[in-house]
Amino acid sequence: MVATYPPTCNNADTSAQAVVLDASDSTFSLLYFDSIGVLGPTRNLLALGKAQWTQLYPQDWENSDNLDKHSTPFEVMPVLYVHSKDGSQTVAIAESKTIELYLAKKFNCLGKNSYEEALISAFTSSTASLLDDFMSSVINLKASPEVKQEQVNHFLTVKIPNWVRIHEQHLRANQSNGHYVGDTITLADLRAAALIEVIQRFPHAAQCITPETAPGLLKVKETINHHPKIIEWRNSELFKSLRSSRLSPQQPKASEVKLNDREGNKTGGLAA
Ligand SMILES: N[C@@H](CCC(=O)N[C@@H](CS)C(=O)NCC(=O)O)C(=O)O
Repeated sequence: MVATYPPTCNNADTSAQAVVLDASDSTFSLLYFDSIGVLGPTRNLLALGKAQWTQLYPQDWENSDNLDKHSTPFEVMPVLYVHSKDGSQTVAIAESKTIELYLAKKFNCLGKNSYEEALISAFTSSTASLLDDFMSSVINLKASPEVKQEQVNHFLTVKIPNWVRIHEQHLRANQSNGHYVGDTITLADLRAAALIEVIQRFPHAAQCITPETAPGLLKVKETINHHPKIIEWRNSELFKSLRSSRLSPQQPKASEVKLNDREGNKTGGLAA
């Protein structure tokens, strides 16, 4: 059964989809722009899990027919397509946070027990909330320059320093070992590192994250960046072809990139 979203999606019996999602030999394809965007943690999880995956780009996202948009569950990206090993079945997972949770669980980045999972989810959610808030109250805000500047100042003087202070406390409670929970990379670490990268792109905001103010958070980022599988991913042709945001200049496309096939992604971009 191929997963397509309304009108053909039937959620009365989901056992076949669960088999695909839970299989250890599934492959993946990921529909998104040629940018890092919201997918830093997701692509890092695929790297940590040594997953076999393909990057799919939309064919004409901005065009009026919007065929690619209508091939997705909520008319936005990202979408992760999970393929059975023989390629006969595909299940689509929408929404970036749902994709992260699924992959984090699959690749053992969501803790060793229910308590660790709750902690990791809470740290991840707290960090994601700050980024969501920043996107809606600053980046995507339609307002006068004065109002925007006021919002920026509030982030620089209150919201980011508060996040740093509180998260530093939690990192110290885990022996300042470069992880929020336990001694391995979890989704909480990946999401925090992704937020730090966004903050560091803005010169004024970068001053909120220094070795003095945020030693624990910087150690989380360093620990991720030194992981052999992350180094391998960052050296890949695909990673180097990604822009930090869609406002950055386009890079040459990586050879392994495919176009969305638009039909519940039957091939998942894996067929030639
Ligand atoms: N809640 C969604 C938001 C997805 C979203 O806004 N995606 C943006 C790119 S980051 C998008 O598809 N923009 C193009 C459009 O809306 O046409 C998620 O977290 O996945």
